[in-house]
Amino acid sequence: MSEAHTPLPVATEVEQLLLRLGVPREAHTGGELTVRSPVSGEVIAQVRQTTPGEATDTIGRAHAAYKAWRNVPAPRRGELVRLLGEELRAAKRDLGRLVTLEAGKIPSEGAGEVQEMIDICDFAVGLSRQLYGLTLATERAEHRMMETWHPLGVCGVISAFNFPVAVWSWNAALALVCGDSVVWKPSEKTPLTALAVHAIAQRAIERFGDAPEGLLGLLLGQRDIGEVLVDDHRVPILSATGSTAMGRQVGPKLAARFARAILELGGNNAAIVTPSADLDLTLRGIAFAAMGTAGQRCTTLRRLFVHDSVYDQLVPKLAKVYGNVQVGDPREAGTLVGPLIDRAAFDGMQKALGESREAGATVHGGQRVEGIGTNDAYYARPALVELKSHAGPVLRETFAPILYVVRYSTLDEAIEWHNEVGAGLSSSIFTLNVREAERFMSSAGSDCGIANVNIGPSGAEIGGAFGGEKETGGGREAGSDSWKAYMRRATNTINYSTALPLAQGVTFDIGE
Ligand code: UN1
Repeated sequence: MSEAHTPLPVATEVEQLLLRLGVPREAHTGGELTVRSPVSGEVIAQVRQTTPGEATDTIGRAHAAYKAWRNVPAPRRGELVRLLGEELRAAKRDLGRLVTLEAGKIPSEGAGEVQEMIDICDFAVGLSRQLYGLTLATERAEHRMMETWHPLGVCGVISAFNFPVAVWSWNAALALVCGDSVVWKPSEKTPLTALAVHAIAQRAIERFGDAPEGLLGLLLGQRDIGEVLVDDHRVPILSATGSTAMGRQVGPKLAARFARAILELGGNNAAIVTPSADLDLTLRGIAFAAMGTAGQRCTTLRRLFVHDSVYDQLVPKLAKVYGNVQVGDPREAGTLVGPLIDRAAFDGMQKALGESREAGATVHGGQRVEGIGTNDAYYARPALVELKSHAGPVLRETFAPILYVVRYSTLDEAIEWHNEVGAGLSSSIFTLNVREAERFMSSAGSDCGIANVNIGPSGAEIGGAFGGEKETGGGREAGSDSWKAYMRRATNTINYSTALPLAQGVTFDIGE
């Protein structure tokens, strides 16, 4: 192998990237939080953790910043987000590469994640001139009624390792144009990409000139630091991405203090393949949705319902693709499936596969791929699991590349199974039959927040609202009118008459 093709040791490359991205050395050396790259299993940084006291101070500064920021005209706030988008464009290559090294994504997915950040910035810039309310008909003469939207306060963001930077940007870009400040607690598994994003955002803030100090805060550490954010009454809105178990802890705490929660929790996403499906397209759609990001997207395809009449055509082909797909170091050309994030992810995968075998399933793949990086790097072949019935581990989300396949004979039955699980994030149908497609997207079809036709359930663009129902938590982020969650709505009624007519015809004559 020529030297040009030998990748640098991960730790060396990470250090160079952090330097170029503007992260000070002391932020990632000598600290208590050990960061390993899933690519090689090596320790790549020792990050200094935020103390609970520092977290409270950061929230305090963000609260003060919000009080100033809310008075800045929204289009001017949009200018900061425009600059952030420019800085992200300039840093796309390096930040994308850092996502690869810290989260294990293949380069095109690492870059794609940064593109998702750029896209939401562009969206938010336009939005900064469109934070409009309605003018409403009033029942009283010479009155006007309207609704106006106002900044809400500090927006907390708790994000997961699998989209270590994009999820912050969905929230931050909207929150900033809406007049909120932002305090972010990234996953303890991916603090380096968060430090890099903060350095990038700092450059946008410097170019902007007069943003209030403390507008963007960063808290690094474990769960206890996230809890500071959850419990602080100065944080009226919090977006939390992670497991349903995490949401069950966070949701009630926010509800108890009447804070707004945007919960983006588990997904157990399915696709239905009907008799008329274009099987070549379906095969490609399934492959990306089920194996992409090594099965570690919230939107990953985990359950596949295949009609009897096409099962024997599709599933053997799929098994072949699973057998051939290149699993390995994401830095190597041709790799489509990179590492799992850590040992716990690998163990969870093996547990689900063991349970499936016990239930009589046929399991293709799923074994550990040895010999890449150190013993602390966990690579596994993606697993295709042919089930006899829709029961067992298929009913829960296992955050790993496992695709369960079940045969069905009527669409009713497939939709029933489809909706049988706790989560309700994303879903798909592969069909050329308009009746089946419309049925799937109708009120009696998929019960998810996202329902696609002839596209897998993952890889949504930012223009639509992102999120799901049931145990997925009900939150919506990114496009459409998701911005409304980040603002306070006021209904204003103005009387420009000389009389005082009361609503509902009420009279209250004080006899003057
Ligand atoms: C997530 O997995 O937390 O739709 C987010 C997708 C991406 C976002 C996934 N745009 O797959």
